[in-house]
Amino acid sequence: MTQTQRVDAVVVGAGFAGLYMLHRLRGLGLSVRVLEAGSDVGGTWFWNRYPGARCDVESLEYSYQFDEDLQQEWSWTERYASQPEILDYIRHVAERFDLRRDIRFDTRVTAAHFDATTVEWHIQTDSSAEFSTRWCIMATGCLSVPTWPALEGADSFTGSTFHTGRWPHEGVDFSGQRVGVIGTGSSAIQSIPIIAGQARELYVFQRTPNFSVPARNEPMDPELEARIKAGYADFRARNGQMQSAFGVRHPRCEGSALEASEAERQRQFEHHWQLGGLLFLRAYGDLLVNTEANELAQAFIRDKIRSVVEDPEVAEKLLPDSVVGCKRLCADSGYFETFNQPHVTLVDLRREPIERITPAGIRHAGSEYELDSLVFATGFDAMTGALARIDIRGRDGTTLRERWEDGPRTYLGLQVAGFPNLFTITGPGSPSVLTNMLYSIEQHVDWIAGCVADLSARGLTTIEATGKAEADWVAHVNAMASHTLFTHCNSWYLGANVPGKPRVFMPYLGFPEYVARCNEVRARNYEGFVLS
Ligand code: NA7
Repeated sequence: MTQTQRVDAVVVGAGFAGLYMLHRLRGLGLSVRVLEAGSDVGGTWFWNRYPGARCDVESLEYSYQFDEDLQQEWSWTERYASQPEILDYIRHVAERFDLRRDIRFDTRVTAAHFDATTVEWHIQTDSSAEFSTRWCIMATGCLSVPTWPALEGADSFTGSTFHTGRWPHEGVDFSGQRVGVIGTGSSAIQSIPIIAGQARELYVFQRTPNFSVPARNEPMDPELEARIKAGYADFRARNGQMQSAFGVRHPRCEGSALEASEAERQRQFEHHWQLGGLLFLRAYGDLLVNTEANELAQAFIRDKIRSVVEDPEVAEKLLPDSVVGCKRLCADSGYFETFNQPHVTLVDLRREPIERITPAGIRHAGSEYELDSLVFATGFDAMTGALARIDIRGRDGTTLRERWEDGPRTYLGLQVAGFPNLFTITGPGSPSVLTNMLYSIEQHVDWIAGCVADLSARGLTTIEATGKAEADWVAHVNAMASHTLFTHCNSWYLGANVPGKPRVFMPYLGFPEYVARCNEVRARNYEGFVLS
């Protein structure tokens, strides 16, 4: 029997965003229910348990800053935290702030309908539980809906099939197996060296070669940790200001790659190559805005790949020929070296795509690859996927899916016109995936909590973005992207990895400017929103 519970706020998702939102709303004295499809907290870090899963932002930065005691008491063991350690941290936070009692697990939200008469959202789930609420906050994550390519015969494979974004919790042992991996994005690049360490034969099916820089992960340096913790709040504040593209400890060098001499440039690239991972892109200020500068960085990485991969033919196939950083740069631990192992085969799909999946494996270009296991490392319906899968209906009954038919439209990535009191944490149109997610999440949650508190204090019940503010913001997001090279490849930032998805650059470029804008909007009595 269906029971409808009334709460002040429903938060969808119990990852980093949902947990902090719950904590803040509770602090305002609201009754809150968090609805989570998984069986525990963690979001992205609950689902992505593939071997080698690791964050590409340093652990001392990829953590909450809202509580000084929390950030002081937690110790990370490595420079870049592994998925199990991040999940432990999230569980620790859930315990420490006693969050689980307001979370309903194994509950997927299927619909959220706004009722203009009662000024409430009606939330339906895949269980018998239904909720009515004033505030509906989507903390559904940017990379939470895995994509499975439509390959002929996909269901016919008789071996085991996995997706990196939905990895079995008990783990997988590929020992002695013939394994195929489809995809060469971050998930593949992290997992391939480890799968290769177990498998008898490994076949990597590569459609687009990717740029990857060694992560240079290492055990946590206790001196560095102590130094940062001695002034953690200042460190975080400085970092927030530095986030022009990614939130990292090392500031971007502002000079142009084109102005340096060849020798200087090599030194600078090499220095950033040694820093590792995403930090490579901090070598020069113009790498993501100037094609020629970018080409110099591309050439540097291609030479590195050639120097690692022993078979020149394999090396050539692994050389990316696109804009570096346009797709998210990968950070690896021994990825290119893996192709020097005799049992690892690179299958190049550039000329011919996979013909079909067969009961025994994969057929490609007239060859049949017999496999025991097939790993899809094929990515996500990013940024809009999770929202589009919920039947969200606003003031006039229009669905969010319809509103976003030509691409997502939001005001500040926080709200959609026609959907009052519905907030999207790190929604499209906000900096989100181009920053340290934790900074963006905390900034959004704080803004939303502040907004709810302001409205309650003034006896107001609704906030709704105006169509004009939304249109102006969408134009501004596009204008920011158009000055960069981010639109020059088929990335998930653009929705280009999902057939039929409109090609729109979804994240907002410029974190400090964005934060200033959000603060200004609040200071100007929620400019661009209608309050009632
Ligand atoms: P990505 O980065 O979207 O990578 C997906 C990979 O799967 C990519 O190499 C795709 O090739 C490949 N792919 C997708 N469909 C196919 C088909 N049909 N045939 C062959 N290859 C295919 O996802 P990840 O999970 O690796 O990483 C996502 C983010 O998570 C990452 O950016 C980090 O922020 C963390 P394509 O390039 O489209 O040709």
